[in-house]
Amino acid sequence: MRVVEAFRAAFGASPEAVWRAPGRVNLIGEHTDYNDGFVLPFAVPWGVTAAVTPRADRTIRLLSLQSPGETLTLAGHDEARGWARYVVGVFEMLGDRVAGADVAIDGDVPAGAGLSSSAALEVSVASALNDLHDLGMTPMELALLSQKAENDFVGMPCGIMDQAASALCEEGHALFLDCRSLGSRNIPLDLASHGLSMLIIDTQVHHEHANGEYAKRRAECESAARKLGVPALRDVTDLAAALEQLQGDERKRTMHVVTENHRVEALVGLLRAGAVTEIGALMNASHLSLRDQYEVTSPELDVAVEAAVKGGARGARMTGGGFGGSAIALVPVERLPEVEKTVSDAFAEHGFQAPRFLPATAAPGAHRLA
Ligand code: GAF
Repeated sequence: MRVVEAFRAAFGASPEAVWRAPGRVNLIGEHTDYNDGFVLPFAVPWGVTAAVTPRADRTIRLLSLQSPGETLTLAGHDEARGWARYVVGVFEMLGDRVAGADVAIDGDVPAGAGLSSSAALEVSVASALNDLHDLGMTPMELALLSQKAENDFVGMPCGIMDQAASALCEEGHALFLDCRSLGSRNIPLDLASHGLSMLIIDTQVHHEHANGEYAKRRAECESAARKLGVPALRDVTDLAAALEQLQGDERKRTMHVVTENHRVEALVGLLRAGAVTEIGALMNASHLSLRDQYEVTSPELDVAVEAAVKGGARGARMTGGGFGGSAIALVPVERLPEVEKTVSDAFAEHGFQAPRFLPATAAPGAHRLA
């Protein structure tokens, strides 16, 4: 493994443990996690591998194969910059339970595709430290700790979905997660036997304002919930009555979150009934709601979804936070070339940068490699 070779070259010995944690796509349930709602992500075959050996002192020595030639030696957590903050944030949240460590990182999540490389990085390091220090944390506890690192150390107010997917997913399954109770169930996702494939369409665009807009949506939802007198938008039971009490953007955000939660439950119902070919309509409805009510799509995502359906996809939607990143399309295998061509042609017509296509299969969550 090349991460082990890099570790040895930099630190002069083999790592004591090597852990791998994946990125994710979300099948449905977007911007519902921080509203205490439902999500249905699955892990992708790309992720982050962390080779780790604990140290007796509090120093963190850190290298990444994606930043060649640079080995960081951090005497204090405040010294971390850029990608290193996701790693050091995990140490910060573990506090006195760990000291320092030597860490080598190797990641193959396509950069900027919105497939949650940051959660993969946090969860790989957290899993390795949990293992090496015998902390006895469960996968969900590791996900929560990783989320806290991202919220409080990195400063991104994300929900629990990405870290939970990275820590808990199982191969061949999507993870149905209740983001309030944190109860979860692995739902079999058998696309191949239905002649279907889940195609990731990476728009290769990431808009700068994404983080600011994410925080704004979150604040709008919290404000709407306060006006409605409920703990979170998850608790809205009478949508019509709720919409009467709200105006403008808060009304639209509420409409999305409440209907999206229903769509997650409906899609899970279809999967459990073996009706995977029928889930496309819910994916399409989710995208329209994210476009028109939640306003987090981008021209590239809208064109990708529309062209994918035109080319023969049974359904398509943006996945993840939005404002660029990737869409997913449920495509009969024999229609894959046609869908890719239709999307590529539409991008060219609009003068967009060419998209990248990646086949998504449901991969395992965090696990030890060595
Ligand atoms: C990002 C966040 F990190 C998740 O927590 C989630 O809110 C998602 O956007 C939108 O569903 O990936």
